[in-house]
Amino acid sequence: MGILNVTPDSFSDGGHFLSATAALQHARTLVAEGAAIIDVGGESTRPGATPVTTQEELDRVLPVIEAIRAELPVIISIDTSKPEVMRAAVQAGAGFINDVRALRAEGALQAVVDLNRDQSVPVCLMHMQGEPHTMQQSPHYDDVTQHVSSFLAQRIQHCLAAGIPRDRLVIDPGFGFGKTLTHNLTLLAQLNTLLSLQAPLLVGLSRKSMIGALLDAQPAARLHGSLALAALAVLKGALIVRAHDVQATRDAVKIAAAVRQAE
Ligand code: 9MG
Repeated sequence: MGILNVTPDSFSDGGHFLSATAALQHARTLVAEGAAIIDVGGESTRPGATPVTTQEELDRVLPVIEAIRAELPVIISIDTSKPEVMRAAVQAGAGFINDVRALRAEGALQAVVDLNRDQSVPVCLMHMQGEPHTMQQSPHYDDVTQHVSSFLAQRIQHCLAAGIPRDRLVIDPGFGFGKTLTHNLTLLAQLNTLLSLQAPLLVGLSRKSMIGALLDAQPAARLHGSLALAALAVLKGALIVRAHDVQATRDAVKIAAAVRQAE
């Protein structure tokens, strides 16, 4: 899953992909490098990020989704928690919903139920403690893996009870979302325990602050750390890897997947 941020405050792309033309060009690169999914996001979820209005988010993502849809044979994911954005993005051509709030926003669960009535629109349910602007202030868990696992199990149950078929659900522990370095490392070391939830596992580790903390590296210098984490996550059972550097990540996860298959 290649990352396409269409936000002016994105920590990793410096806000370069704000025009639909520039975004489309970056999408072409991601697809040429081997992305099967492109995750289009119009609101930054990095720690401390300022929320945007629904209209602003729509204005950022819709032209990009339409342009990608018209040209590239790739699954378009919409990275949003807002039901209005989910509905409009799917109408414009998105085929996957990536929700860092796991459909907890008002109306989001119903939107995904409705969107899955006549078509298949899988949704990624991610764990996050708190909200982006405060989540890194003092994250606390008694047992982080147990907490994340039971949160995701509950969200799966809510989705099933609302009528979303099980095969539309993808789960994600939410690395860096209300978690310390120790929480992130523990979650990664125990990632395979989430496989018992019987949903495909998505991970986002690319250029995250845990790499900065371990290597004392700025986002632009976190490629090698990102590749190491992506490979480890695949070895522990991750099926989808959300990444900025698609070509390098694909190579790394291909190797890890081959080792996992040999296990
Ligand atoms: C939008 N976004 C930023 N980081 C992410 C992560 O780790 N997982 C998912 N699903 N989305 C993310």
